[in-house]
Amino acid sequence: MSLLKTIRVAAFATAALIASSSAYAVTIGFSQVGDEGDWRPAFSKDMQEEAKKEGIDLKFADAQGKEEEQLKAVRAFIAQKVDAIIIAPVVVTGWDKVLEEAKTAGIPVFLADRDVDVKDNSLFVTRISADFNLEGKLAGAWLAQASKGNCDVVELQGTTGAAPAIERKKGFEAIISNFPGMKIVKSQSGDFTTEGGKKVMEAFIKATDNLKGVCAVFAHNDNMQLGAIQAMKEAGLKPGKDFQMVSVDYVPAMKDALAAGDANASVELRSAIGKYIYPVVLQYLKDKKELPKWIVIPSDLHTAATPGG
Ligand code: GYE
Repeated sequence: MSLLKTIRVAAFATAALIASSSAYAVTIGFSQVGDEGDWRPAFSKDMQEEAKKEGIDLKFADAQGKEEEQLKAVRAFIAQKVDAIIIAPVVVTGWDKVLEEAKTAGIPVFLADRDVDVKDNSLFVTRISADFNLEGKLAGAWLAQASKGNCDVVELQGTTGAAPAIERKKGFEAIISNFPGMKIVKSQSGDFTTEGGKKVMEAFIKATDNLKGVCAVFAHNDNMQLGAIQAMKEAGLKPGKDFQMVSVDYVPAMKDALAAGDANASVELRSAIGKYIYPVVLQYLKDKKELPKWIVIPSDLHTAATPGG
């Protein structure tokens, strides 16, 4: 290679290097719950696509539903000296220590979607998520109206200890407690999965002589409800017709179930929330201005007659 050519190649390589190292102004570590259900992968995809649009170098870690994995991922992000960490926590407990480590390292932490239960709220900057308690209330209010305040409900709970399972239950109960004719007669965790929902519903069907006296199924997410619908159909029951079926997420498969009349209502949980989350993180990295501890993303309820989303 001639000297000139060598210089040209070297100059080109350097320019490429500079371009690639300056392509990302910000590096963010995102610790995601896993890929249970249909909502979660849609949320992950959105976070990755929006990061690209914003020019963020996103380090994505899937915890496969295990909190230990999340703690490891967050510690790895701290060691890599990322600019910020976003966590969608599997469960609310067990966060104090690792968040203190992030604070000591000077790395701001943001919560997306699920919540944590920590002694000191200054351990995270803010949480950007829907109001799970309100979602439970919307489901309860819809059912109170649909059943005219008379309804024995079976409940499929989300992952034990997860914020949406705790809050959706509380919100739902707060509403139905106003109606003497409404009560939860059976309640168990289906872990937010279709298989979990199906298994729990099979057990409920056995234990209640084919859901005798039951008027509705409240599931903390659509995937469990879709599993319950399968189990009910296999037992010769008619979900959506003889039983009011209400759940949360409003994923595409639930839209189909609503249109087919197998389900009756679902509270929409938006999955395209990267566009709410990243601007907050990027602005904070610029000005370090204190933020409210919770930035709420709106929720609404849909039926076959009132689709949307
Ligand atoms: O409803 C469920 C998912 O954390 C609010 O997690 C989220 C829930 C969502 O598994 O489908």
